[in-house]
Amino acid sequence: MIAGAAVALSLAGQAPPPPRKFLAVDAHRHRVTITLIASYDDANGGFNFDGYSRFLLWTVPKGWTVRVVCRNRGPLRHSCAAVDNAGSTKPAFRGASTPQPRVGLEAGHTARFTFRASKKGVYRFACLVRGHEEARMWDVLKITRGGKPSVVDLQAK
Ligand SMILES: [Cu+2]
Repeated sequence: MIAGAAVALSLAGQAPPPPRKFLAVDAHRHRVTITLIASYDDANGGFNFDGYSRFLLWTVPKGWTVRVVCRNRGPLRHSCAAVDNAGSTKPAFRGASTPQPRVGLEAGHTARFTFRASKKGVYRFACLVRGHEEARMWDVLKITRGGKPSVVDLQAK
């Protein structure tokens, strides 16, 4: 119990990990794999993906395939979905969410989904469990006409 509290305290003050470690690019196949770890650490009360809330910008060229690995570290249920904008409860692309995204994955569970980045625009990766997106549990997803996939921390100076 005490050891657990010490770990939580030491994580709380740490800078988030470099987001590039959560992006794998297969340029030959025009495919990216994005790993979204829900409740990665204690940042924002655990309402984060990969240690970030609101401030990650993923860029994927139109036409590429996006594979998402959504892992829930818990203790709450969480989900991952690509949606049009704030408050959207339906995926913006066919198949672009974990199963039953309003219910979410149990702690310790992982789900994968794949979709085609078929429309240019600005979207979100969000947790669709009620109240979590409002608690800033979302990233920005931008689908561009060309260029290369990337991920940036919008708060990095
Ligand atoms: Cu959540």
